Amino acid sequence: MSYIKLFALSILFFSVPQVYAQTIPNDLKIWFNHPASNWNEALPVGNGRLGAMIFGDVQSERLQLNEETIWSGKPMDFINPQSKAALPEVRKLLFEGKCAEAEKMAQSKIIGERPDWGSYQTLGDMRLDFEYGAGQEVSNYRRELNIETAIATTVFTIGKVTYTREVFSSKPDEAIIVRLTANQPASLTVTVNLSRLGNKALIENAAAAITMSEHVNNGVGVKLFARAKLVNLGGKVGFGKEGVRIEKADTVLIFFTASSDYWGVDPAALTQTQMDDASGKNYEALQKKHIDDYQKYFKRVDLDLGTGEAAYFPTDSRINAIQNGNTDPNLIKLYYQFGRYLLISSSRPGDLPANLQGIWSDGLSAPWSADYHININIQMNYWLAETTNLSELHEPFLKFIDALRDDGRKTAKEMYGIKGVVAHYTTNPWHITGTSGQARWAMWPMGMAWSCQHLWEHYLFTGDKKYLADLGYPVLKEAAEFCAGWLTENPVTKQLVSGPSISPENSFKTKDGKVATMVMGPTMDHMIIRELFQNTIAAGKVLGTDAAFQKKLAALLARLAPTKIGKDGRVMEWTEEFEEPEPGHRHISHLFGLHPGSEITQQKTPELMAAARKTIDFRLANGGGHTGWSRAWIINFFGRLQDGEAAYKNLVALLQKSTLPNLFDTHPPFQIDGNFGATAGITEMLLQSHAGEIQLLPALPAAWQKGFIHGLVARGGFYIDIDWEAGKLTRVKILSKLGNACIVRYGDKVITFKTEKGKAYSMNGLLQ
Ligand code: FUC
Repeated sequence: MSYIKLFALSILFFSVPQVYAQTIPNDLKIWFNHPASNWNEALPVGNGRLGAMIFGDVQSERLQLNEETIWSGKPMDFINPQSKAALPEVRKLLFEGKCAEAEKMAQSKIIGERPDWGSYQTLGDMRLDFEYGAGQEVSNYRRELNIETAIATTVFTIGKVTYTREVFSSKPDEAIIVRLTANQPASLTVTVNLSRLGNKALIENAAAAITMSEHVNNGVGVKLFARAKLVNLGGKVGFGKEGVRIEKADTVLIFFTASSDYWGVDPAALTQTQMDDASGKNYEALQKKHIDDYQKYFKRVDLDLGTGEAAYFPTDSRINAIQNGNTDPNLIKLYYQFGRYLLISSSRPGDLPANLQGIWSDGLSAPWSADYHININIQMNYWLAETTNLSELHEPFLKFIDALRDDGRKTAKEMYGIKGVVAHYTTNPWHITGTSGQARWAMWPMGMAWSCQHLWEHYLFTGDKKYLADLGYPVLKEAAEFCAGWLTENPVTKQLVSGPSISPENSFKTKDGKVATMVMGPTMDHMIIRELFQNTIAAGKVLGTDAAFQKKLAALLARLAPTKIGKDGRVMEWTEEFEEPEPGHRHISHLFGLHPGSEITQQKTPELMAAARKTIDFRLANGGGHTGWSRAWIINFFGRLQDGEAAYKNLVALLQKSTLPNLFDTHPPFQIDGNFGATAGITEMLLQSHAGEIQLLPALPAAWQKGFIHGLVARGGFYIDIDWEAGKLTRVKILSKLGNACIVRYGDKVITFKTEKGKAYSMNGLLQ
């Protein structure tokens, strides 16, 4: 490190400024001493569906608003009518090694015409324009998001008046609530208005109320309706075309409700009911209900990794310091819990799943439409759900997978002439399952099969047989039916392979030096299908149903092309060893079996474990991990490889290279999967349960000498507290919710015991 950097760090970390030194730093706050100069510095609140990014400007506050169903587009079909007939021809060309011809044919005869299938859109903006006495200085500015209460607060002083703004998005009251206060009476003069990009929304201002409505995208999309209501204590209210103006009030409350017709409801009527309910209540009662509701989820997990003086500094300075080589265990705790905060705030039962940006997105056309990319991204959003004790919040994704079935069944039949359900690399709230675009990323029919892993895992964590019978198994079965019909025999090896398909979104060089992507049998497809078949068999057995189908799947499994190790010792990504034009590619699909799958473990497959290590090292040596989500996946890989130092190094790299000032993950631009993936990765470092046993502290880095994590969940229904000191386990408590037998590993020590439902166990034998 250069002397300049060292000097800067020593100023930052060894002279704690007086203003902060008096207060004990709250380590669950993201905070700044300046307003947001752009969206990446604004602070997110959300109740699962209704969200806001808060900028905190003194003069003109902006709340950029979102509602999860504000999508342009509509359900649509883009199946290529030639697909079914072309399938055997494309396969034949690929088996003959004619990759370029096959790709060309697939592009014109299998892939559909790309329609405009819509995008997630901003709901609009709420502006609060304030009037203060002239010529007075602003001092003591601070804005923060308290992720322990899910409340954003902005405080500053002008002259002698201290102003406070509080904002939260309440699930129980289905409203965003803003409270403006000042410590002197009659100090609040503010004009509030709503607006929407495109200037097509109908906005009507009345006394203390604003409504906004639009049929988005010129009628191709949802109909939205939003309402704001202002309630003032003291002062007087007026309105005009600029909005609603409140003059010289003591306190102002703003209630905001919004909805669309996506779920078949009348949004004007619904938002009116929500408004009447919320605005009739007392602020303190609303806030308490919000905090209780939020903390019901949030408080289930507590992490401590130690603290340092960096905790006294604003979040953006701490990110800068990490970029300059400082260590900040407390920031990692904040980042970890922020991942849980974001899931609680963007994925509640009954909602749509969290999209590529959770629910927070500006503009009318988001990057990748903020869609549900099912070739890793949305799955990554939910990796943390079960392990970090947020199982109920997995539900929106599980129900969404189920809701894909109607379209997926039609696509399987019409595109490929196969029974069962299929989905390709992406989907959206219109439940598209066909594929269109460039074959090099679109020719991948495994999105449904991968998503099904979540259905089985939810059962493993909860033991909920009713859920398995009603929702999980029927989907697993139909996805397995598709894969059973999709697999085809390689004429040379006689093994079953998947194809035409790609290894998401990677390419290779053919023998004649051309860049190609399509093959018969990318490794990832087989890893996904193997787990899908195994999980479907296991689920059928739990439910005591479909024995003949289980037999059929078992027979197919025996013939499925196995995972192979190449001459250089790496896991092979394709059936042949090809030269790779982009050896540091962001997708590391052929390690699906290491994570999130469980084909590759130290106990079962030590050779593959060693090959996985080489695979990941090679990717990193060639510039891998350059998107936030890719880096987050790598943390999970190293967790599974039980290499705490490498996992930690990549976690630090994520904070250094792919984290925005407000702690949002960046692709770039902002993409939320890396936030969720990193929280999942840190969890994998501390607890694993995918290999048939619970492993404590499998990848603890030297940087975390002392700490604890309480409230994690392991497969089999175990709720676990772990404490450690000097890098060694000092306490463990396992609560058995389901009464399953338990195998616990710490290092080389393994304890096996029976458990009783509801009883807690402390395994002192592991500590000696
Ligand atoms: C995948 C990735 C891209 C991006 C997109 C949303 O296809 O390859 O990097 O994250 O999803």
